[in-house]
Amino acid sequence: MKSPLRALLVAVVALLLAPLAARAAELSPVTIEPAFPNVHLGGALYLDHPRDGSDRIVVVQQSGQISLIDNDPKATPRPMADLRDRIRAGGEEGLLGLAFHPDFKRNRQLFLHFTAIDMPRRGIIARFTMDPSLQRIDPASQEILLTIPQPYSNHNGGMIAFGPDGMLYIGLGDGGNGGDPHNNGQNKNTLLGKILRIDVDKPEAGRAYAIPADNPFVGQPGVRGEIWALGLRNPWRFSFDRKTGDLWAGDVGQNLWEEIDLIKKGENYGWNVFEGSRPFRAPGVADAGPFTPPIVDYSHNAGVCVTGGYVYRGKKIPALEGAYLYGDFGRGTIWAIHYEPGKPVKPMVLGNVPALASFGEDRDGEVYIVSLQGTIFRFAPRE
Ligand SMILES: [Ca+2]
Repeated sequence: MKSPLRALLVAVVALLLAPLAARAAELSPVTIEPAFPNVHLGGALYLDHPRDGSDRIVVVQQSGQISLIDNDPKATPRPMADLRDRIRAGGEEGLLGLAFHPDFKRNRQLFLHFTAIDMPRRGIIARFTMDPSLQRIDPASQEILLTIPQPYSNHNGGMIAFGPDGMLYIGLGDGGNGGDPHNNGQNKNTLLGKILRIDVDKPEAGRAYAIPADNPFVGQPGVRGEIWALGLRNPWRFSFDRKTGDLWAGDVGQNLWEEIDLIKKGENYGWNVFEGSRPFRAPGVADAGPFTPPIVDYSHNAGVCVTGGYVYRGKKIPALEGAYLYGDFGRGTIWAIHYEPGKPVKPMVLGNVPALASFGEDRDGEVYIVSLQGTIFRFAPRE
């Protein structure tokens, strides 16, 4: 008797919930469609726009190729750079990040984060210059700013971006393997497991960059002055809200929790003492809490690998104004949150994109979604 009764109960509950689930899906204010149907760039993992006022899109491929696209649905890609001669790509290695100098229109400088092709295993942050017609990167212009020894092939971070303060921010993972075996996230004497902040406009103390005097740990013994925030596991993608300047990051979790963080100067985001908002291991003597919890986290029931996105400041989708958009690489789900400090965060599902490697913004703040399979998607208002 018990089993059929329970089956009936399950069926009734499912029937009652079905319209709710359907309505939740309908609540998405957007549809998602290919932005450039003629563009297929396999291994695409980032999108940006040149800071020169032009309405162009730049797409980065893991292999080390970079393409330019006019921001027009009919556009086809033009090669902007091919740096495969110096980049090892595959797994979590490759050309991982790109950032245009805020004064790009005048100095034609841009910055790349990539995995060196040869051993020892290392990440490189380098400056490049574009030709005067602003069509091609000069491969010979490479100037290495920072070399990051990488103990393992995974958790290299990737994102680099200029803040509203003109400083270059760099996201680095904990060095890899699993569980952060060397406790790099909590060790302020390594750049791994951190978000860094450097000044690329002046060499200093034998380096090709300066450490800003207002970085949080400057002058402390045994501490890297480049560190802006610590306790991160793999901050693959982060962004600055173009209206408020807030720094939002997606920090990829271990086996249980994916998290979104609001990154603030000198704060400790917990890894590997915390994974998301849950304890991961017992704190040790060297762990420099207090720890800042995520704004939102989700379990591996909902996804496996978070891709941080952008606060929407475009014009085409008024319903998303001020919402932070993010997604999951493995499941492809895209969410939006309207964050207000002190209030519960309620993620809204916007849709789905396969192999969701990154988001990116165009000149006008419209947000695009980059699939590692090679297609660029955009949001459209639901009719
Ligand atoms: Ca954390």
